[in-house]
Amino acid sequence: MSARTELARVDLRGRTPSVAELRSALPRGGVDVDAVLHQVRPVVEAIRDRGADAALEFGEKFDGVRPAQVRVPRAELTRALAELDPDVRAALEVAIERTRKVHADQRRTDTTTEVVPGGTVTERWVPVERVGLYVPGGNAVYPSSVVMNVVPAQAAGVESLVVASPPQAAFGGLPHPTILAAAELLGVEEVWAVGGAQAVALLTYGGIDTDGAELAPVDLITGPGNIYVTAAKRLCRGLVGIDAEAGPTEIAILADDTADPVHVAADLISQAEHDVMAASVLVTTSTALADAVDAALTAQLALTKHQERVATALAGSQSGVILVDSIEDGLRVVNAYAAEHLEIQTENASEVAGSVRSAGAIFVGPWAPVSLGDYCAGSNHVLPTAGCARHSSGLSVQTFLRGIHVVDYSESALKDVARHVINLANAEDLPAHGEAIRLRFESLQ
Ligand code: HSO
Ligand code: ZN
Repeated sequence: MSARTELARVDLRGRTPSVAELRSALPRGGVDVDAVLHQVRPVVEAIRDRGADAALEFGEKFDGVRPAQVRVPRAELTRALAELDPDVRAALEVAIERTRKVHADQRRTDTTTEVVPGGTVTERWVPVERVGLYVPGGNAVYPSSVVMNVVPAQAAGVESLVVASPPQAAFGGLPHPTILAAAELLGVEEVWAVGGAQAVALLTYGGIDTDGAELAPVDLITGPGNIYVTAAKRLCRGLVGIDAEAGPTEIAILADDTADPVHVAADLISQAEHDVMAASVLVTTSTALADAVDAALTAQLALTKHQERVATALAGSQSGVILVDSIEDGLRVVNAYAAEHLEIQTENASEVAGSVRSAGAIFVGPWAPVSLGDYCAGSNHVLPTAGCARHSSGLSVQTFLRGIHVVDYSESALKDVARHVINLANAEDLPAHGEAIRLRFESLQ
């Protein structure tokens, strides 16, 4: 591929668009999940009605292989780890150690507030009981995603974890061996060979395996997946908890003329490598940098392995360069965009990063590329996409906890506030609410 690569440009210089105008001016991808709901619904219903049998049939149909059973035998996990390349094992161990270190610090402690003497409210953090972690097996196989899902769940104290990943014809109907090895390294004993929409449905409804063992339903499903996985999550949400609907990967880089164009181009390519729909966006004050990045993209693209995929992603309407007058304007742009990953490659990068309000994760300065965060920074790589960073966070220990309010009032503490409760109940025309208080203190009549 010798054609020159040029990211499409959006020139915002000399303009101060509103947030709404910004949102429509910025390149943004997205997939139409609603469009596949009609295909996914019968799959979910078949699993609901026929459980594991249907899941195994869908394995044959969609993954080209029918596993002997859903649950991967323990011996296969041990074997996968024993046969894992030692360099990959060492790298996974570093990733696990660093991710555990960060997530251990996220644990929450219960807080008790004494509202009045004799009246307390405690917020008690309780881990979700059983969690299903979905690990895709399509374009790329991501053992790192096993780490990023399992570590926070374990740090939260989740007792029962199951990893689900598609059966692979090349491995006799087992999930990819590196995924099995990662599960074994993390101490996850339960792995199911089921992928796509059927995995989400089976995790939701449970079933009986071919050997008669129970495939118990889970309370929460986390992990990324393709459009069918996302559609199934949308259909099952409510019956089961869902972390988020993950869209294609995004990287935005806010850069000035101090940034190294070779690094900027490499980072844009790194995330474009995921998917033809991936978004690579540069926001810069410098046309010289934008030109140099185009040149570096052309040079690097010629050498990169997944050239077609990257080129398609960079040429897509979801990728581009936004030219701005100042870093302040650039901050307005990146805040409106709310990227999954945001790199700050400017002078005083930490200070600039401090002014970012919306991003899944922020990577500060020249030595913190997104690839570091994908594997070994200690941060989590399951992050909100498609602008959802405006209202949501990435995966963390918090994802796997529920805060339960424990209300404990003494007789006198209730008596002191009784008339207010009764008055509010009457104001809402819910007198029985008030009665529940009044009856306890007949003297109030
Ligand atoms: N960048 C992806 C995560 C990933 N990268 C996995 C490599 N492997 C979404 O954050
Ligand atoms: Zn990545």
